[in-house]
Amino acid sequence: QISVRHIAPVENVANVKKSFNRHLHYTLVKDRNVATPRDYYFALANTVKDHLTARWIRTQQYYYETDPKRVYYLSLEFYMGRSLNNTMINIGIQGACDEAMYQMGMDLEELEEIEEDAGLGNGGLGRLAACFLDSMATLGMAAYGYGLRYDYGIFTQRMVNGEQMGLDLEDLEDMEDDAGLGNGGLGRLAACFLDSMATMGMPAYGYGIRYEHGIFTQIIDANGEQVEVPDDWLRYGNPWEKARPEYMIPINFYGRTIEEDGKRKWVDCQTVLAMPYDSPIPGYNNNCVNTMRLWSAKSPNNFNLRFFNDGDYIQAVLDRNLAENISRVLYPNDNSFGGKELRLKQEYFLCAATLQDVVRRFKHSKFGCRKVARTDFSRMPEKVAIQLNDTHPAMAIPELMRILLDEENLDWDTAWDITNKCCAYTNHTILPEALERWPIDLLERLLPRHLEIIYTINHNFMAYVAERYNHDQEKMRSLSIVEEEGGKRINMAHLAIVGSHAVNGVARLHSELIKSDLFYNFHQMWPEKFQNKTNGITPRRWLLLCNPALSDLISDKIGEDWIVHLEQLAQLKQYADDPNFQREVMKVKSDNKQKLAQYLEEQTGVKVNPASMFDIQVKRIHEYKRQLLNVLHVMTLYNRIKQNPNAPFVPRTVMIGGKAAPGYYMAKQIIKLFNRVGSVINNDPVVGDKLKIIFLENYRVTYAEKIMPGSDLSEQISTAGTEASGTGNMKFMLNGALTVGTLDGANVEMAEEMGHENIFIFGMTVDEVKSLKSKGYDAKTYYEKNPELKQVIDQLKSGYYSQGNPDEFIDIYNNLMYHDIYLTLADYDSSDRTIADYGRDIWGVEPNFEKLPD
Ligand code: 26R
Repeated sequence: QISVRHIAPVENVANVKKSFNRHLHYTLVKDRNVATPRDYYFALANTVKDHLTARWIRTQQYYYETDPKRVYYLSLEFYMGRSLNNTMINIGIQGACDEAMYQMGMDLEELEEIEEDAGLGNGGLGRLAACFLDSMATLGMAAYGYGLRYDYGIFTQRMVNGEQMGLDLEDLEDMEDDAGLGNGGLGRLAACFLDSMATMGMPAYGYGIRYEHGIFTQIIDANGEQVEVPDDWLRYGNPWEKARPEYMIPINFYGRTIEEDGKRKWVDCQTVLAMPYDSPIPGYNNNCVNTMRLWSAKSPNNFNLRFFNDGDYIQAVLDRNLAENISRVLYPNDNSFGGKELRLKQEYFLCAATLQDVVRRFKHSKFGCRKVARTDFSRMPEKVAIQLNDTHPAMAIPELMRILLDEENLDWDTAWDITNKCCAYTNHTILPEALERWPIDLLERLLPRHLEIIYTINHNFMAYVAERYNHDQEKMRSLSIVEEEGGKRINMAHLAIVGSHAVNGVARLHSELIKSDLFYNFHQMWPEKFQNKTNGITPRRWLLLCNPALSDLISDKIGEDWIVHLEQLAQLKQYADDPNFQREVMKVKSDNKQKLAQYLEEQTGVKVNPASMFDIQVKRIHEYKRQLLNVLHVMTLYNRIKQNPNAPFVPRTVMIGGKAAPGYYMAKQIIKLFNRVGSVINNDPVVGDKLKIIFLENYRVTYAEKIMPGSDLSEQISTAGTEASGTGNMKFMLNGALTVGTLDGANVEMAEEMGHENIFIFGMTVDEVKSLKSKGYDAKTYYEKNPELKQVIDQLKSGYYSQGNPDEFIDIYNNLMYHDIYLTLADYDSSDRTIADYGRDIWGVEPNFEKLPD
């Protein structure tokens, strides 16, 4: 849907058509007889890119001429999603492209669907980096995103045997395999039957078979587990990137350090090349186009040359892969530190390549250099800001020191002053298992010179602490960058704090917790270093792009300023009680839900009632995010329906989506449980249309763009004090969903902003969590106190949701009852209370606690 305000001038449409045809012909070497939809997508993407190029070059020329302070956003993750629509919107050619495609008999939306997501991120931290690039370009800042060009992004999530209930052939064929029916057999026969029946227009008969034979239900029930498929996102090429092999940079690893002429030297290294790939980052309607530069590892041509002398030439060429593996794949762990050597290589590879670029750009900028290059590094902090997206790129600190000391020959104090003034660190999590602590022996082997520098940094820092705190050993131990307990390690957060002039959390509550808990001693010592920068999301992608109907409605009322000045949305308050406006908003929401329902049916085969409440929790699967609390709630609703099938009930479709880290057992169990609960509830005729359970497979940026506009209820239910900020919460809210949430992360500020009467806050506060933990949390007391809770826990244990197999979810049961550090049962009641409030205040439905006879 293109707004009437964006009618495209005829000459633009003609230009797009011309350029499209030229690309189809000369770039893709196809004519319209043989072109595939993907060719059309590429022809369009190239056309759109051409419109960017002049602005991109001019922006960079402008930066060179004016030499503004540059912002370098260093991140191991950039979760960009698709670029086509975003680019068209930001440079204002969406209308022209839509019209041009239409005139040529193509559908723009269909072409957009062909683009692969750039999934170079895990979740919140990676998507935040992507949103920030959009905002920095829109605010006209001379900013650069620096990251890694992984060959494989975040894995594609598939459910074993297509867990969902749809009767599509692919699912059935999968089932056949897993049932071990080999070649032919019952599964194949059934699949053939279904295919024939569908061809003969007899869908009802297909549904009948599932019940009659039972085998389908049974097999579906036996699975519902996540499998990971590699994300080969570059297979067809990436039209947005430009490789720059001419700017390749050497990066060193291993080797040893020596002393020569009173200077430390790093020698006998192994070298890998860093090849930059640049992608344009257009600002919204401001002609500014910034750069995201991603590094790819390239083996040098003399790699392992000594083998050549041994005659093993073939092996030497094959081994070039070893070096190039550095940028092969994104680590899919979110919030759990693995300590793998390859990951440390990735982190250093990014830092070293980026800092060489930063220093080169500083030295060769137009101003400030009288000779060929600028040599006065003391002014570097006026020209360079380096933002570390968590500690993942924290090796930038010792690397900048190494460059300034060993290569630019500055003295320690000057180099340290510059490093400190240039660098700043953002913390994104306080979960202890997510904090990076690299073993000394690994660092010593891989980066011996950096370890020396870190030791010197710590030595100086400890001298400062000793002086300041009168040699208080406990203080020194707790602040040290070098940790001794359980094997010597480098605490990267401590290194990042000591090496930065600013440290920030990502929501007010989180920033307070950093000061009072995680970095308490650092805050005592340097209160002025600590700041809060509450997260935000780009309203371009998360409203204008994903929800055109709501965007148009808003713009009709208050104009288009909100796209760049989101606070303008407050002007809508004047229409809050306007019945016309209310009706229009409701209409947009219900259209969006209709569209989402249709997409879900295509994807999963489950028919959802678009009039039901879409109750959605989408985010990485993690115990602290408490998808389990959501599942317990669903089980409770089911029991209520079963107990009193004729009681009024607001129809609900509960959706959970998210990836589990491949090695995170409990997260995978949670997915499995949700699917099992779903297959029981979805197939129970007593429930009918009232309650449907859907797992949203392969949740990612592109899926979020479809989900947010059609959401009614946003689930933000982490244990208070665990979710640093959350950003999904904001995406739901911007698309008009109501939030049910705990006082955690940015929910706190959202509640203040919208007023507590407009959000369903429940559960313990951070202080209540702390005091409950200190006096000892005992799940059993909650279990015994609440009969409905007792019932669902008993069902979990007895195998009610696993065909009577009591072992299947025993680990979840034990965890909830005996080892749950996220206090799930303690907040169960309260979420119930919230639902009762919904019933009373919105739906006009009283809760019913009557027990029916057995
Ligand atoms: C493997 C390890 C080093 C690792 C730990 C943690 C890798 C990735 C992460 C991701 C964490 C840091 C993350 O994504 N944090 C999220 O950052 C968002 C943006 O600030 C927050 O909104 C969200 O609350 C937080 O969990």
